[in-house]
Amino acid sequence: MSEAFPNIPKIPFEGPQSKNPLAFKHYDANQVVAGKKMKEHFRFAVAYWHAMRNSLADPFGVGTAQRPWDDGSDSVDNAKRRVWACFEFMDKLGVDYYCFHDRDVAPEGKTLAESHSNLDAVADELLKAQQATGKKLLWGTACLFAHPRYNQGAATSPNAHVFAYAAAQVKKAIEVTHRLGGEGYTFWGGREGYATLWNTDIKREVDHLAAFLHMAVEHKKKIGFKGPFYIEPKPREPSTHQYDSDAAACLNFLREHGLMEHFKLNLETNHATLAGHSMWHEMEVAAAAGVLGSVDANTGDELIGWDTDQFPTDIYLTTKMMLVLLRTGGFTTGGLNFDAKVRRESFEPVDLFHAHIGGMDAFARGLKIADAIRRDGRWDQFRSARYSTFDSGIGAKIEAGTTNFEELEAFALANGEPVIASGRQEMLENLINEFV
Ligand code: XUL
Ligand code: CO
Repeated sequence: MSEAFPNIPKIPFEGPQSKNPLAFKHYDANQVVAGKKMKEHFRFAVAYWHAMRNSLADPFGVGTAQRPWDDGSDSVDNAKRRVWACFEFMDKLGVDYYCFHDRDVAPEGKTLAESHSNLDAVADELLKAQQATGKKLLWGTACLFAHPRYNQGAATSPNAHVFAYAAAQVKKAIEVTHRLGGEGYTFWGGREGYATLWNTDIKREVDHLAAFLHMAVEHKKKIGFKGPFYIEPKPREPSTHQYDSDAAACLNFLREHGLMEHFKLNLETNHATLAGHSMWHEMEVAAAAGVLGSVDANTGDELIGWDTDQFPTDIYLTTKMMLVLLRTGGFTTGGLNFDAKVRRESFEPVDLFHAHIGGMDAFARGLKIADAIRRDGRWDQFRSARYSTFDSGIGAKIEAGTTNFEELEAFALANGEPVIASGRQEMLENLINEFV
């Protein structure tokens, strides 16, 4: 196959002074920051569905994307050509990982058996491309939301036949992910929720979802797939309400149904803001529960109320994200997957490069800033000092669980009004601005 991006060289690191739009200003893959190479901190991934399959259509207009390597057909041959375009893209960009849905990489057939065999054929090609380039699969997933059969859900469909069909699709997608050496597998339930409560039995639907995931865990063990399962929270869109609405809702669901040990979370920035949270909040909630698994790195428009999946360029955002990742030791199997699309106006192939370069540079800056904040130490010290009354005396007893209401009442009666310290929000914001 001829090159998909013939006029674009491998993207070099040229440093902050460079004016070259096709160069990294901050992302230097092998530069060591906080004890690890940048590429090991981030484990960047290209999202196949956006980079290779998004036509850039929106609810008001058809697609605009120019993708000369793609003949627009649903043939397996076209799907195989796309594989090589994607791997050339990753190679020129210097990204080591990709993520896919089954139906992004291979066309849905007329029957399930045909869909399975299409997927197998393209998986052979993916394996060849992985072997030729050393690129790896961060995670795979199944598209359980595009086909009309899933219009009322997949694992939460009111129809048991649809549930079975979805199970068959997920079974196959896990097997293919395993064959490709995928490091994880994601469940995003776009239609696992409801459009209206007039027709919905929440209890039955959520129980069905749990049963589905238990069977997935059982199958993963059966085939020896060792990577983690991730749940990706999102509050709505396309459904009115999605059961995995945010990190806390996922944690509650996983605990209630005995699934906690088998799942981590794959958090996405735009989903966090749609849920009325910051990504920082979602990451802290997941980290506190020990399930911060992977990240779909994007951002949303503050003024548009839907999932715009834009590339992350906000240095404050990436700084906060990297602060959490540095504190928790960073990714093991997960990484930063650019679940983001170029704008409809940015229709040329080179725009895919600009977008990813910008995201990678934004995270590189975030990492360097977060590392500087941590090395400076004032921020960390302030946060720990704020809780110092729990380090000894009655506070230490509270944390150790060795006191009770009687003793606390006696303490309060004997010690008068508590003397509390200022929260110093503005001082801390100023402190962070010394580094950004
Ligand atoms: C949709 C979304 C998905 C998941 C994978 O909003 O984020 O692409 O990441 O199914
Ligand atoms: Co996502």
